[in-house]
Amino acid sequence: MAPITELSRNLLRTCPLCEAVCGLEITLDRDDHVTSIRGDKQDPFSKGFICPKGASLGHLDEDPDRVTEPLIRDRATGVRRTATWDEAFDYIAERFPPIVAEHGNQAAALYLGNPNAHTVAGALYLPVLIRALGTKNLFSASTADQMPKQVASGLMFGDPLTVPVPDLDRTDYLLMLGANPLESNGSLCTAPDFPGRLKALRRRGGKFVVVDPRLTRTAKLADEHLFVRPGTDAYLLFGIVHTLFAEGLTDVRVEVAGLDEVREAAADFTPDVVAARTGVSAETVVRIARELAAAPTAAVYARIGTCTAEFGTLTQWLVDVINVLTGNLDAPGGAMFATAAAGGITRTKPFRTGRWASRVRGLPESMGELPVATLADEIRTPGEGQVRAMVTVAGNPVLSAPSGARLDEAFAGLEFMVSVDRYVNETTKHADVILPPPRPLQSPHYDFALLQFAVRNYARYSRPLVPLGDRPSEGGVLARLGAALTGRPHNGTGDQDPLTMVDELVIAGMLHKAGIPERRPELHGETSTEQRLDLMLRLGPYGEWNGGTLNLRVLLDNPHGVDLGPLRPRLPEALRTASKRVELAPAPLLADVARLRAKLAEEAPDFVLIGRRHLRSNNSWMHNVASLVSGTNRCTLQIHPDDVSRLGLGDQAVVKSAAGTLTVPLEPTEAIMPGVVSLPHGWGHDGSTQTVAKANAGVNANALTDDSVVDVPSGNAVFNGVPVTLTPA
Ligand SMILES: Nc1nc2c(c(=O)[nH]1)N[C@H]1C(S)=C(S)[C@@H](COP(=O)(O)OP(=O)(O)OC[C@H]3O[C@@H](n4cnc5c(=O)[nH]c(N)nc54)[C@H](O)[C@@H]3O)O[C@H]1N2
Ligand SMILES: Nc1nc2c(c(=O)[nH]1)N[C@H]1C(S)=C(S)[C@@H](COP(=O)(O)OP(=O)(O)OC[C@H]3O[C@@H](n4cnc5c(=O)[nH]c(N)nc54)[C@H](O)[C@@H]3O)O[C@H]1N2
Ligand code: SF4
Ligand SMILES: [Mo]
Repeated sequence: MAPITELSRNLLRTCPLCEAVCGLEITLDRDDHVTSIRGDKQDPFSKGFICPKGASLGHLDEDPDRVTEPLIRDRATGVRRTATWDEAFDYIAERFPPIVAEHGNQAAALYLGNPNAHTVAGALYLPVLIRALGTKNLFSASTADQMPKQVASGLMFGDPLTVPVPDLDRTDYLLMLGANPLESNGSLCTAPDFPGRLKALRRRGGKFVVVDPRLTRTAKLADEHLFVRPGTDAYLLFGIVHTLFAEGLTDVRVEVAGLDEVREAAADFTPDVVAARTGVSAETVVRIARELAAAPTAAVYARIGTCTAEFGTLTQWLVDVINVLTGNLDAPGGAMFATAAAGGITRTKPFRTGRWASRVRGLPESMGELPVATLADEIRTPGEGQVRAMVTVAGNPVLSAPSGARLDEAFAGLEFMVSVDRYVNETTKHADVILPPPRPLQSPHYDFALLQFAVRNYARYSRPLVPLGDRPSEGGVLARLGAALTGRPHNGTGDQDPLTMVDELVIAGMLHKAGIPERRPELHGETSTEQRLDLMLRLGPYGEWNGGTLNLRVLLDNPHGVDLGPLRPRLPEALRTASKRVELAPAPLLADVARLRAKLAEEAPDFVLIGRRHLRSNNSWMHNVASLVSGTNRCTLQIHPDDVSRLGLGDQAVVKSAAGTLTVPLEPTEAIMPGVVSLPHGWGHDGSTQTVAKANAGVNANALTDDSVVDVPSGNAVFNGVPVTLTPA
């Protein structure tokens, strides 16, 4: 612990940078600048764990290149000037509503980026903004990420937020595919100190197996690593399902529908058939199936490497089919559902996809969203319903969506664009108006989204550590933006402040739904945002109005966080399927098996591209912190040395795909399979005003990924297994 003097003070908050939700202890000087950051040892969940990104939150917090005031860009000259908040919202209110008035609601599109999953503003104020705009052109990073898992879970369990996570701290056997938590710190599996939890698994005598085309740091920690051909995990998992049935190893312990259909679907995916495609031998497939069945408890977990692939949804489905068949779904040590303190399931009707389709390509809606892989089409294709105006919130799709260059051009042709973002970057450079969020330390923090996927039930709330001054909170920005975009009063104060109005409306709606009579009860909290959280906690599964004790006061009194115990079984209560059983063989997924089968007959490409992550990076937006980008260049193409010599490559290579061409520096390594190359995404900083990032620009991996290819059931982008050719530079 740092010495505390009267010139500094130590404060607590949750790290907002990745899904691990670590508790931080932050020292601020008298002028509210961060002087040091440590892990919070008293946080019952993260217990003092911290990574290099969390430790550099202070640099992000006050990055000298960040946007601090609204920016308006002159369309004629391209020059940006600062503006007051009133001026910026007036500017939007004059230009955006007329476009919608003339061309209809569909002329407006929204793109929501990843940090929205980490902010209070994203959780509480985006839903209102989305509803206000009334457009079907809603896009987000979800369809460049986890939509396959949500579609599979939605179809199997009835709700796309009912996603099982491996019970990391109790399992005896973990089979992990396409995830690298030693770099990413975990995803759709909220687990601070994921590495420590994996080591503990091995220490207690458990087994840990990693399936990845690369020998990653996570794979090195495992008992066993299996190289797999990119994009073929669904075959591998089908081989395991086939074996479980063939050898009579199934032990189903939850109520299911569709068991026979799954057995039938798996019949022709014999270990020999799948071995030829995946590169994992038939004996290994059989052995892994037997080990999963024999382990006292076991969990299969698969993440981004398998989601952003051609058969993403089938793979995610088969993960939980195996969890069910081995008796491990909803059982301690298996794959379980968290019980979050706030923001749990509200759905009453079973989930389905395709309630509407995208205009140009007819791609199905999932969770109210259309695939980001077709955003450029919707902007560029003329006709009724063409997107002419765009709002982005916390996203950089030019670097993060497939065929990024097409989106770059598409954004340039918009009639109007607004971005809520802390930087001028490759996407927001196109915006007419940029509205900055406050410093992270000026924002409250509660993990509405990530605690739904935690490996232990837990809650923690952090108040803003630094006062806002006279600028709006990010929630306030979104509430005022929603008003300005839809031609409602946006400069009100007091009762007429759009933020207060939104909150009071939501609070009234929640009270009504909960059957709480007319008079609005007193709620804890200094702001209407805090009062909404208080109400959610009170009505939640541990809430004081629901037989428990939890409310905001309890969280304020426990600033290190509150442990709510190990995961506990939630079936059948958590199910929202029509049958009130786990649907093992949903029709849309069985239908997609035909596509998987057809692919078996096709020849595999010589070279395929995959992605990767590095501990000191985070998608596209942490490359402006010198301490995180120093050292060797990380935007390199990993390639097996045998491939380098076979193709006669030098230090660089020209990589060509159906979508584009890049020249990239090579990083020969035996840690990657022959025939596979890996390039990280989030680089290619050309349009940015971030000085450090520009000096370490790298290339945009998504110049190579192809937006015309998607995972069919979810419409998700395909980043892994992209066919490429390589030639000397
Ligand atoms: N090839 C390839 N492409 C990929 C992936 C891959 O593995 N390979 N991964 C995909 C995945 S998993 C994801 S999640 C997406 C991410 O896709 P995006 O979310 O589009 O991209 P990010 O780089 O995360 O951009 C985040 C933006 O939010 C801004 N920001 C940061 N904090 C805040 C805040 O508090 N408020 C606001 N308003 N803005 C903020 C940053 O400045 C940045 O502009 O990329 C996807 N793209
Ligand atoms: N340091 C850091 N942390 C992050 C992020 C970051 O950019 N940097 N991003 C955050 C975000 S938005 C997300 S979604 C999470 C993602 O978290 P993870 O899912 O853990 O993501 P990665 O670290 O990219 O690991 C994916 C692994 O999949 C492998 N892979 C690629 N293709 C295939 C395939 O076809 N099959 C199999 N079996 N494996 C394959 C890759 O080699 C890679 O090792 O990380 C989050 N945390
Ligand atoms: S692991 Fe994630 S949450 Fe924890 S300190 Fe690092 S970036 Fe923050
Ligand atoms: Mo992500």
